[in-house]
Amino acid sequence: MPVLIVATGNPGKLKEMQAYLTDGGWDLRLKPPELEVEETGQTFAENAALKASQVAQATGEWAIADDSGLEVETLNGAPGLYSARYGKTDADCIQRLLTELQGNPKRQARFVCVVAIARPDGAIVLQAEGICPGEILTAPRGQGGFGYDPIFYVPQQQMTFAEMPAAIKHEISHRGQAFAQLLPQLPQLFER
Ligand code: ITT
Repeated sequence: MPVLIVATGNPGKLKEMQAYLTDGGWDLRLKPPELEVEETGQTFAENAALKASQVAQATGEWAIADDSGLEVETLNGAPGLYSARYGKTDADCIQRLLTELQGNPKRQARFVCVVAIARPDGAIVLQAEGICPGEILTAPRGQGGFGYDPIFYVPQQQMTFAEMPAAIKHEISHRGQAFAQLLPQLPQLFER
């Protein structure tokens, strides 16, 4: 069974990635915690590729990475690529964003996710992007998920990501859409 390393250090993301990758016919392993990749790319795609490629080369195994973030329209796409670095903790990030948007009625936003898979030699063999539109609330709601989930409201579901059952977020989120494109292509990859 081929080994696939999940190249993330974010526990919330790891849990979601593992849920997409169970029962796939590969031996799913965690990234060694000391192995950290500097995110120097200018796009989600570049950073996802960097993470997958470097972890694959360092471990000599297949690797899968996710680069994602929240883009707020009225902030010209911020925090975007810097979503993880917007504050020290998830609560700090949420507070900073709420402060930036205080009194602003324009709340449109979207989550973006790019997932990349690298071969053991580091070559990127698959990449997929998912986007989930929503709105930023004025106060957090819900206990589930991670990151910005408590302030990201999805009008179609009338819930924040943090209020949704995990199975619904799994289905409709930016990550869910990227994995929906990627998963059907995985078995062929390992046959090569
Ligand atoms: P790795 O690079 O180790 O995977 P990271 O947290 O640094 O972990 P990113 O650079 O891709 O990952 O940053 C993504 C950030 O965007 C993440 O830390 C969250 O703050 C936010 N984010 C992404 N997907 C999210 C989701 O489904 N729900 C809430 N916040 C999310």
